[in-house]
Amino acid sequence: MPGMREVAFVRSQYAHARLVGITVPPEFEGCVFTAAGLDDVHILDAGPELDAFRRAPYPPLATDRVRFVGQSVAACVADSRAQAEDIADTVQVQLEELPAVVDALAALEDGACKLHESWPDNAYLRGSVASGDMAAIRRSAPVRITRKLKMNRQVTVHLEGRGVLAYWDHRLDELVIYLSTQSPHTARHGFARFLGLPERKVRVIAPDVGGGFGGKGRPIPEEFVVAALALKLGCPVRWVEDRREHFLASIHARDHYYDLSLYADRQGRILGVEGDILVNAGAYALWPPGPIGEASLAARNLPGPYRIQNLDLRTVTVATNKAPMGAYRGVGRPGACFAIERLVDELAYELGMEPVDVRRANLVLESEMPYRTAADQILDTGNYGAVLEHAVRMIDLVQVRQRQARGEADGRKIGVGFSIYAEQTGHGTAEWAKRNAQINSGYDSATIRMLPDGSVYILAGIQNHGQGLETTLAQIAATELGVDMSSIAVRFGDTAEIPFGFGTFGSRSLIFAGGAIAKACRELRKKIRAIGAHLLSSDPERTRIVDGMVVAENQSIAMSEVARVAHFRPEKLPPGMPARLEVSADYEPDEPGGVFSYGVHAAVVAVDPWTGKVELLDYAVAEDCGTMINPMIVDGQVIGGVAQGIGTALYEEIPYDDTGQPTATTFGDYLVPCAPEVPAIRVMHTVTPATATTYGQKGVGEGGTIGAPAAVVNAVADAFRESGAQFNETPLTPRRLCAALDRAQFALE
Ligand code: MCN
Repeated sequence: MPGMREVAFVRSQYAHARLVGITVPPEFEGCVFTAAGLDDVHILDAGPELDAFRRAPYPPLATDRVRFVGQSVAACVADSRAQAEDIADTVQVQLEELPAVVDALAALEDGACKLHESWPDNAYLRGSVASGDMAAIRRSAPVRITRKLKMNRQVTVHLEGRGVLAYWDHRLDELVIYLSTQSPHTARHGFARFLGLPERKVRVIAPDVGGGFGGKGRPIPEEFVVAALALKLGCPVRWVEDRREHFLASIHARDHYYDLSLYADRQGRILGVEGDILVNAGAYALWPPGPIGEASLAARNLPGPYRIQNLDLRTVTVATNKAPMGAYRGVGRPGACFAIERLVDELAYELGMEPVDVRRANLVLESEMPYRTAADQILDTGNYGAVLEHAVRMIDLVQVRQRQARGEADGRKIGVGFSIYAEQTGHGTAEWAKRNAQINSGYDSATIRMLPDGSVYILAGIQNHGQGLETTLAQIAATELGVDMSSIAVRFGDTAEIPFGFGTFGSRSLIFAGGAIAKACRELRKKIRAIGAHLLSSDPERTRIVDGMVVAENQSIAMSEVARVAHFRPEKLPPGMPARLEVSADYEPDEPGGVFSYGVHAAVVAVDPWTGKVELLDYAVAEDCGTMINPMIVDGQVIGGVAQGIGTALYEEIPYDDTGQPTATTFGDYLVPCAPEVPAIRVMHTVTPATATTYGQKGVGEGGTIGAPAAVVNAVADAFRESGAQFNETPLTPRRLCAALDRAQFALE
């Protein structure tokens, strides 16, 4: 934009330090802003409305302390990013280093350095999920499997980094914020509160958003700072996150630790699960929900699709000197699925059973649904056994076992792994209320507007960031209105134009936005039929809409003509007939706790025991997301999710050293799976419609990521089943894999 200025941030090099002073060279005074210069802003209070939750407000720029490497300390403004970065290099930040704690277990020990002085220890929140009689199970169960499991820290790696551009529009007298966000309306609320502006003076525009994977669901301090600077400086201000900043200080995810015991009988029936779940949530709570969703979702989804009625899980969300935690595709559930599915396989090994048979023995049956789990989730509809059998056939288990028995000429070990998940999607009011959320995303809304030529605008409260919603939402409207898709335009993202909505996360869009669009279209249809019937001198009840025409027995009129009359020739309509062809609707599904899609992943690997290299030979997914609106997009969602899950299983990690330095801050160190690492993933679907949604659709956006880590690691474990080697940590890097073989004294031939 003309006159736009660019921002570069000065960031902390220490994981934990007292901020003693900031020195700016005299020539750059006025170009460098610190917390002291950002007056009149209100740090947002993040987290649930829960007294037990300890608050950790995230200052836009550090005040008296820094608590992770990469935390922003000052913002430098110049005509170009390069100049701003040069200025940032001249700023001297005086920091007095403090002891840092990076490990969640260590952070809970007595004497651990405290992140937030007013807290008694480093726990944001402790929780529990319990049901049944675990003491009795503990006493009587014939088999007990105890394991410690870890899913390490990742970033969201969307192709396009964050971006924010803010300016004051003097004509409209409002602050305009272009923001790469998944939730424009929530962001507007946050910016307005932060800046102390009425919401009508803040307009957020999310243009095309190049991926988010959950990471762009919450605004981060750098974005708030840019908005504050635009007000202060009176010119457009922009910051575009570079990849290193993404690794350092965008939201982080996963970082789960499980210490679990699974109890079973000798036939492989699971009797109960107990233990501890720790989530390492980093230094601050991001607005609005804070980091608590991870632990609670992990605990409540741990029983997955299994008939486990005794449960005793304790959770702790822990503060450490790492970057703050946000949401990443799957939230909590990839870790939970990894933990329970690894235990299921370890149980099978213990009992000398085929892992698939243990799953067969424990799945909730279709006839038992709706089924209330021990964690108080309602598995609504589904046939879990059916997808399991499909996956077994797709991967050809018999043939893989034969190949495994024959052995490989090159000495590599073959393994096959399965995982199964049930994924809560499209959750509404009840679920958010259960979490004491300060923003309860219980519904979404849409406006359908027919223009004078009969073409259609969908204004959706939802936000698209790569899931193909332009296509699927238009498909729904085209079907409901009986018009061609080419006559429909879908608009998202501009809070000045679109109706209120909560944005895209939690695989909710097709359920909520799809439902709202269907509802609005059905109302609009009624209006069109009424006008069409009048123009045809017929009864609305005897009209139909077919291929863009209103048809009454043997006569018809084009919808475009109906639209023209409705807009421009109201004298042709009877007095009082509503002519405005625009309808808004909001929608929440009948089951506000969410509907559960599900799937089975099956992976075949060849592992080189000398180098620890894992090659994925085959990968199959059998899944059910209810009615599919666009099977091609659903396949894309599953395959993309699996690719990310393979990343979790084998490659992606932000490791920190003992002093709290992150040791992967470029793609040189942070590996993501690329084409050679991802096999041709085969996907098949069964369709068991939900009863609580408009078309029987369930969400699908996250399932791929949830099932994959467990299936891949189970496949590796299967390859070395006889050795007793333990593979309980992701990513299973060659180093970790070889170390596990060494510990099990696996003999290399
Ligand atoms: N769909 C369908 N039939 C169904 C279910 C879904 O045709 N029964 C289609 C939908 O119309 C939509 C897509 O599949 O186009 C995903 O739908 P849904 O499950 O409703 O998920 P959301 O649209 O709410 O997307 C969010 C979800 C999440 S939570 C993350 S994170 C995520 C994801 O989806 N981030 C993504 N997929 C992503 N895909 C891309 N390319 N980029 C991201 O950042």
